[in-house]
Order: sequence, then C-alpha cells, then structure tokens
Amino acid sequence: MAYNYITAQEAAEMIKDGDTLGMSGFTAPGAPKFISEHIAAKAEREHAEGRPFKINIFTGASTSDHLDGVLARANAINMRAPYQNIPDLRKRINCHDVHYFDRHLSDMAQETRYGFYGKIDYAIIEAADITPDGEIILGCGVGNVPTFAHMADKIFIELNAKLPHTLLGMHDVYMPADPPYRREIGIYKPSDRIGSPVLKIDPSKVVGIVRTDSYDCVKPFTEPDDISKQIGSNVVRFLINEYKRGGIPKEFLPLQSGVGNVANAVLYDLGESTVLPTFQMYTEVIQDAVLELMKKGKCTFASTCSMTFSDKVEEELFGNIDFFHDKILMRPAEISNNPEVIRRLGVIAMNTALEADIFGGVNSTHVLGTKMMNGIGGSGDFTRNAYISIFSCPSVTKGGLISNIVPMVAHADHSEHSVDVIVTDQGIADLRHLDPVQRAYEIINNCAHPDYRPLLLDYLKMGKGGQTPHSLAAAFAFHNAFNETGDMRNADFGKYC
Ligand code: 0RQ
Repeated sequence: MAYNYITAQEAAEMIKDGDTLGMSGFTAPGAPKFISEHIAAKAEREHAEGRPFKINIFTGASTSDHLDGVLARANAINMRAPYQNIPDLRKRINCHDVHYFDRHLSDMAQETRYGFYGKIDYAIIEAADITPDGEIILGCGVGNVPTFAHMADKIFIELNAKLPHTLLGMHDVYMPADPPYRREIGIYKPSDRIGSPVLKIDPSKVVGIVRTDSYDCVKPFTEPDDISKQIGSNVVRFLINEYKRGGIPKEFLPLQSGVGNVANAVLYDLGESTVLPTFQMYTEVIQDAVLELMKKGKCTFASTCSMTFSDKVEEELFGNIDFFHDKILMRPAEISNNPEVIRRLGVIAMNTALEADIFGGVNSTHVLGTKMMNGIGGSGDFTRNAYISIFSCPSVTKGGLISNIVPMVAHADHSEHSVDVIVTDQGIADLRHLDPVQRAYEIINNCAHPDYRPLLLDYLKMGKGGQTPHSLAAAFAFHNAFNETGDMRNADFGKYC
C-alpha cells in the first residue's frame, strides 16, 4: 500500500477554519507534533490578514507544547476536549477564548461515535511504522485514535523516525460495538489481549504521510520533595496494612496510578516494600518509575493507554525493547479506562486531589472553585469503579496559605460515595464504613494540617444537624478568606452566623 509523502506545511494548508481534528496519543506520547506547528503558523498568518481561523481539537488526553501550546498561543483553538495541561491553553480556557468541555476519558470515544460532538474532518495519527498493507503501528500513546480514524473524512500520518518498528505487538487496538450491540469487554487479567496489534484504517482516507523525527518531549522526572515522599510512604503504609489484614487478596490487585511526583513516589516506595508481593498495573499512564519496577521484577505487567516516559527513559526502553515488549500493552482510552474492566479486575485507584472536604468530597479540577487546572482526566473512570479508591494531596499548599482540606470543596468532581481513602503528608483517613460526622473527625484529625485543625473543628460544630451537617452560609469561608486576604487561616466563621 503506497501512501503519498507530503510536508507538514502542505498538510496544514489543507485544514480550514472550523475544521474538527481528532489527534492520536494520550499525554505527550503518541500525539502528533509537526503538522500542529504549521497549523499554528497558518492561523497566525490568517489572523494577521484579518481572517478568522480556529479549529476544534479532540485528543485522548493532554498533549505537548508542540500541539496544545503552539495552537493556544496562536489563538487557533475554538473547541477542545477532553484533558489538557499546558499553561498557555489553560489561560485561553479560563478566559473562554477556547470552549473547553471536560469529559471522563473513557466516555470521549463512544460519545464521538454517537455523534454528540459533530463530524471529524481530519484524524492526525502518529505512527512508528506502516505495514505493507497500509496498517499503522502506533507510537507510545493510543488515546482515542481508533475512533478518530474511523470517523474522520481524511487522515494524515506523522511517521516518526524516532519510534522503532519493534513497537509492533505492544498495542491492543479494539473498538467496542455501540449499543444495543455491545458485548462484554473480554479482559479478565491485565495482560489479556482483545484486539489487533495494528490500527487498521481505510487507505482511501489517507491524504499523505509527513516524516517527523522527535522524542515525545515528556518533562524529565524530578526527585520527589519531602512532602511527596511523605505522602507516598503514607499511601504505601495504608496498602501494607490493608494487605496484612486481608483486605486485599494475597495475589494483590492491579494498580492504577495518576501522573506526577506523588504517583512516582508511591511507586518507588512500593518497589522497596518487602511485605507486598509483585504486582501488575491496569492504568492509563505509566511513568518512569514503572520501568524501574519492571527491571527489579516488582511490577510484572502494565496495561496502559500510554508510556509517559521522559525522553531519556524512552530511549532506554527503545534500546532494550526485547525485555519490556511482553510486559507492557497499550490500549485505547475507552479500554484502559473501561468501567466494566476496572470493576471486574478490582483495580486499586490512586489519584491526586487539588482539595478534599471534611466529608470526603474531592475537587480535582477547579482552583478555588472557578479556574480550570487540567481536567478530570481518567480519575473519575477509576475512582467510581475501583476496589479501593485513594486520593492524595499535600495538607497545605502555597506555604500554608491554602489548606487542601476544606469545609466544602468549591467544585465537586468525586463525591463521598466514591472516595474511600484520603492521604496527605499528615496521615491517612480511611472513610469506609464511617458516617459523615465520623468521616469529618477522621479527615480533620489525620489529614488536615495542624494550623487548620481547630478551624475545621469549629466549622463542624457550627452545623445545625442532618446527615451531613454543613453550614451552607459558612461552607466557603476558607475560599472567601483566601480571595479576600490571601490566607485561608483568616477564615472568620463569625461573619456567617
Ligand atoms: O500551583 O503550579 O503555581 O505551583 O496547583 O499542584 O501540587 O503540583 O499538583 O501536579 O500533582 O497536580 C489534581 C492538578 C494535581 C492533577 C492535579 C496548586 C499548586 C500548584 C499544581 P503552581 P501540584 P500536581 C491520571 C489521572 C486530575 C486528573 C487525574 C490532575 C498547582 O493530579 O490534573 O487525576 N488531576 N488524572 O500550588 C489552589 C488548591 C491547590 C492549588 C494545589 N487547593 N487551591 N491551588 N494547588 N492545590 C492522568 C490522566 O488522566 C491523563
């Protein structure tokens, strides 16, 4: 199957104002990197000449500065979904230059197929290689690309010379049938394969191949700070206690872990544990720490949507791919984050909160209740369906001016019905089997920073009864105090009596 080679600029010139693009990948890995740069340049030219130019961008999750960053700076994005994490895009979202809607990552593909978001004009797909039959060996992230390729009128392929063809066999590409014809997703252990190692596309849709040559540009991992290490060791302490008392089966259960320093710190600590057995992961991203755990034999298998490795670790993986080849399987987001599979496998979910409230509600997305940080990502998919759902965060942020344990979260992403355990640098609150008031004491006494404990206890006493004794007038006293004085410690409940 012979596709045409074209330049990134030629591809960008074909894209018109108002087009909708579906991008491959999940986090930076697997996301296209070159055509987007030229679309941004085109947008700047069009704007300079007084013509409108904005496109709609659908992805698997966050991407990199080569995609979301350049397009946001060029003010070239009209609509964007789902997860993102680039500061320039965040600014555009928070002033509504970009219309961002934040979906659970497992929902995005099927809702695109259901037609909720209109048609897809172009899919841009990063490839490690193309088979003689015109099928695609994907890169280091899958995301929603099977659906975007299926739905799109036309396809561009970015063939990345940095990606080895030996990635063949590390993907499991599967698209479920839609209701009323959907069947069970036949994954009974993380390593079960259900799909194809390649992405099959309609060759007649392919407009051209653009040659590229770039690593995935994931920020290098930094050593966890003392607070992250403390949180990590508290999470592992919880898991060890739970395992010893028989709350987790002796074979252990697959782990999901979010992104960032705390997630890495947890995994490093798990690797050190002599009590916990070897384990597998059923997760959406694996970071640098997982490769280390595989080398040590502690993590024996990871099902994921992307390998979010720093460039150095990505190079190490490619250089030693025979060792890792049958230990990692990358799947589409609707499978890596599939509620049915997460529930069946008994995944232990570990995610990060911006803030949690004393009754167990969690805000993962909105800074001080209004400004979008990144998005819900896969945290909802895993939290709602997990065997045990753990959220962690530092007890305070901004040098203590903000308490991450508050009377009521200023935006609710995960409710107390789904959150089982909260962990901070201060300690562990196990909320299972506790009523709301018992939960409040558990969270305040074990997780809140000592500076904030008396204030939180005062708030609890203000409640006028009911199952969940909030004082609605004073529920946002912490947030109001921060907005008015720059310090949540100035919360004055008297004002609200
Ligand atoms: O601000 O950037 O000015 O320093 O928020 O906080 O502590 O660096 O947190 O990078 O671990 O991200 C929830 C955003 C945490 C992330 C969130 C300020 C703080 C700092 C960032 P600065 P940290 P992290 C897997 C699963 C949702 C998606 C998810 C996330 C900045 O984990 O996006 O879980 N989760 N997906 O100072 C005001 C507070 C604050 C606060 C922190 N309470 N109020 N500001 N900050 N707490 C991945 C995928 O789905 C792909």
